[in-house]
Amino acid sequence: MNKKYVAVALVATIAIAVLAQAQISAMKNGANETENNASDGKGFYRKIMNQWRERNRERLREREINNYLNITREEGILEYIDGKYYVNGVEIYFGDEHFLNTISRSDYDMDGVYETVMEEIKGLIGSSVIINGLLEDNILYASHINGIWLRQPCYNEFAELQGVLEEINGSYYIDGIKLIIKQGFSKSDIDRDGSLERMYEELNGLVGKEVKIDGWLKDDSIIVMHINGIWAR
Ligand SMILES: [Ca+2]
Ligand SMILES: [Ca+2]
Repeated sequence: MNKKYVAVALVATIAIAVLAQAQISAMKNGANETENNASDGKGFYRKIMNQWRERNRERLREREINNYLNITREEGILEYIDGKYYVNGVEIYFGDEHFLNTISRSDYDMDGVYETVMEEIKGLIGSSVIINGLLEDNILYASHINGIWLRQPCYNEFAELQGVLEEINGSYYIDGIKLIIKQGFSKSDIDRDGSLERMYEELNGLVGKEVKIDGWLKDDSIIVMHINGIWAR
């Protein structure tokens, strides 16, 4: 299969995340403003305006999310033919082998057990499903199964890299491949210096050293999942 990346999907999903964050921030700001202004004469007017804005944002957010689930949908019986999945003759791409062998985050086949993603999908063969995602060259890259989130709807290749970690202008590279790392604090002491730091500080502690990472290749970058065997998301 050709390497392809559906950037639009990522943008759409990020847009939802940004919108959700904006909504939370707006609500926090709104709450603060309301508190600050409750004692002066303008307080009442601002409170009404804030409530109106919040309701508007909420409606906008609802519309975005509803639309997202309706971008592309294929509804029908899930079939498995020669190692590929189909609904109404349209090939469904649920992810690569690595992803299909990870433990599922949701119980898609509703048998009460979180199995591998592959087992969950196999549990749905022959039943009626609704698959959402992005259609590219007659392949539907699934984002949702029956309205339940699966993954970013794109073709990703899982890769392992080993080499000396370099830092150039605040970005990190191994063999010229840029590392896409999570923002904020690391959950683990990746550089083994005895403290939990921000992810970039953990990486600074490893610059110049040989490291082993794995993650999802995306053009000439890699979305880092593990560093030296430690979960880094
Ligand atoms: Ca299950
Ligand atoms: Ca550390």
